[in-house]
Amino acid sequence: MREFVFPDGFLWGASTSAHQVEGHNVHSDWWAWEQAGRVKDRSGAACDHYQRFEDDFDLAVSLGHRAHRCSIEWARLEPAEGQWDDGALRHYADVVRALRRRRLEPVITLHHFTNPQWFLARGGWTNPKSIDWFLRYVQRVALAVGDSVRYWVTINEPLVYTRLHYVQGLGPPGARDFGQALRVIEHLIRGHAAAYRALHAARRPGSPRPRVSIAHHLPEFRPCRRWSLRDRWISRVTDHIYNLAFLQALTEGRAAVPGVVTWRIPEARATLDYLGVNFYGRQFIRWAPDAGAWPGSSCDLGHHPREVTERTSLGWDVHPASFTYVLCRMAQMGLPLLVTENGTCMEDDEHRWRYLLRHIQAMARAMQRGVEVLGYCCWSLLDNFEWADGFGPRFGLVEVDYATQRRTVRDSGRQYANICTSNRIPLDTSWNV
Ligand code: IFM
Repeated sequence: MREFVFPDGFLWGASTSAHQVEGHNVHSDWWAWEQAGRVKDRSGAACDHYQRFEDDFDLAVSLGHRAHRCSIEWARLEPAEGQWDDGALRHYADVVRALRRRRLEPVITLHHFTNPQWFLARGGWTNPKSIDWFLRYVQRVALAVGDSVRYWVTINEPLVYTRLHYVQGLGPPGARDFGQALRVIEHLIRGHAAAYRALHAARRPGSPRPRVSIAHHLPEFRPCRRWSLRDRWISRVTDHIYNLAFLQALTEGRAAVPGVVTWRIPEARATLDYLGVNFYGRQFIRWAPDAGAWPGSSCDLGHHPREVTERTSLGWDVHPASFTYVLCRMAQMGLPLLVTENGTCMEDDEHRWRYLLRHIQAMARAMQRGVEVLGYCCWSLLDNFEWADGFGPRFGLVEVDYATQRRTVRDSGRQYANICTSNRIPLDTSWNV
């Protein structure tokens, strides 16, 4: 049997984000959005992970994990402007200590879709002051846990955040305004750069150099109708805005979407120490000038009976070869990659395992071609609150019964544990291990 052996110290693990698992995140803009009835479910107690994190980390260890990605909730630390909750800061220091005690390498996200309510009331990321506000928060975190954290993610999926909250209006503030979206992108770039410098500046002598990145959602974009020049053009433009421009700004300090916008942000130059890759599948794009503020829109996958052979229960395309492609493409930036998210909410757990195995094989193929990947964090350790889709989709290696908070390890979680502990994977097309 052909197999691939991963490098020693490869960071196998899983990811979560604060609002999706912790529960009662009452000072965040998403909490207010839910209370206003803007989504079908309210996050409520979610997985009660704020209280149960020690047990959940024990579960991760029992599944062979060596790393864990989670986020710190700004709205808990600064519930009102300029007022800091030391208890919440101590809580996250405990979280990081709990990870270290269990030899789980912490990968800490500073912004994962949620903001304090006061921040949004002051214009959120459309306000140029957002950069200073974010920086103040990051400096506090760096002081509290900086010595114990090596891997940082400043901002999770900046372009998904912008699209959902400022183009599609599916999260707070519910805007549908391309102009605002472009301002948000610029401020997220500047916010990342400020956080990057703060995290490096906070390093004390003797502690390891921090490695700082964003977690970038990187679909492979394809034209809906291959014969249509307009579809091909808009799919290239979307790829540029969505996948490349932000990265261009963080590497070269300048980014241009020809005919749309140019950002010149010299302080953002060279502010990535690695690249966090979130991968789920392909997205098909068609020319649709009437689709609203975003130039072009995601096409209904139903238009692709021939190209799309598999979908998740959310209707997302499943195409592991695109993962190899994306990793090889991103490796050309010359930075090591860390898979910060990959996973699925297939209702049938056997399909979840099939998805995970084929994607890990796809990652191994990229590594065989010389791509440096530091680790793989599956989305997600636990079933959790999937934003506008509520508690329906279940992404967990571990099932959560929300009524009792009982955790049950799925078979896919155990199969994934075999890979984590053996540090190798069969490369045969058969998906059973
Ligand atoms: O749940 C989300 C996460 O918050 C960001 N990346 C994609 C996941 C699945 O949709």
